[in-house]
Amino acid sequence: MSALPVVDLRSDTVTRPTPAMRRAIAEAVVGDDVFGDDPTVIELERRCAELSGKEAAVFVPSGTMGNQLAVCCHTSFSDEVLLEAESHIFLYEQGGMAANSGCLAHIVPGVRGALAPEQLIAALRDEDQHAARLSLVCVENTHNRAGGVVVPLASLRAMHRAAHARGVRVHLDGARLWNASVAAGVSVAEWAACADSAMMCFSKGLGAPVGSILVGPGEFIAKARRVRKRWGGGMRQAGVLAAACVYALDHHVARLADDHARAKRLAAGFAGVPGVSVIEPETNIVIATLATPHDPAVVLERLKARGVWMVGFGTGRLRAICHLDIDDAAVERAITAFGEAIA
Ligand code: TLP
Repeated sequence: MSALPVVDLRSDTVTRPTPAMRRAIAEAVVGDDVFGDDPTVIELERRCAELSGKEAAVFVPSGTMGNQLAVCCHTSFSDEVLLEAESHIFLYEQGGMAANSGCLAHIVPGVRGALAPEQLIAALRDEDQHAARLSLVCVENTHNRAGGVVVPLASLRAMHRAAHARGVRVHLDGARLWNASVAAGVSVAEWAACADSAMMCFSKGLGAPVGSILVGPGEFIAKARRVRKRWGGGMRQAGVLAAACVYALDHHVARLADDHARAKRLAAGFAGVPGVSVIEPETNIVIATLATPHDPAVVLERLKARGVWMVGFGTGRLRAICHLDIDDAAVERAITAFGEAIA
């Protein structure tokens, strides 16, 4: 076992709050958010609405709840929702669309995470007693399973136009929209303009312990706030959580560029190992595909024995994510351990 601290690359969700963030949490001015009077939550929601160019925002405990609220509030029971086949909402939210909102998932494969308007048009059916109504498209940016790629703005704009022309709404799963924004130099508002609603996480690259935000039109957010309460997501002195998110907005957005640079270095190191191919990272996610002789479970165990933690991410694929707690030395250790684990 390595005596050095663990290099935890499993996700950017693993970050621990920095001392300065902990101070912001400790000093948070709070109220009761269900009564609507927690000043720090109010500030966070106001700022997020403003920076995304939407009317309103609601603070939620997780990205999953934000996405699920969006599906629930954009659709009616028995509607169909179009999703990219490897999207988080489809793959990692436990069939929540069906369980929470009675919706049917219509999945189509994208290209590097992007769906084309033609795929929406092909998914639409004539109004008929037999057919479910397709009322929502969910897009994801950055796209996790595609390797943290930035879905091009032009592609999202085209999907939004096509959807609106047909009375279909668009929700953007922007768990890592901050990364997309920093990598592409495109503001959160420009991305959010490609959708009716968007969800962004503070508990990933931004390093907050808990929290996501759902933004959208005022009426939609009012409805989401009601459903959040029904789902048990009404939080009281939530300002202690929101304070970490406000701190992250002020201090941890621009620095995502460091994570992106480290992901590039990590990918180059992994790609240098025989039998490994890597998706060229655009943001903080590195996906390595192992040639068939390598058993990913064994490789993960060997990495763990060397103090480096990664996760399996589909057949023959391993994922590593760079984040606030990963410095240059950690990246170099991971590269060395990876080479040894594959040898
Ligand atoms: N992603 C997690 C796992 O659930 C896979 C990770 O480690 O990447 N949308 C996207 C695109 C996400 O990647 C995630 C979390 C979520 C939504 C959900 O966020 P949380 O975990 O806050 O519910």
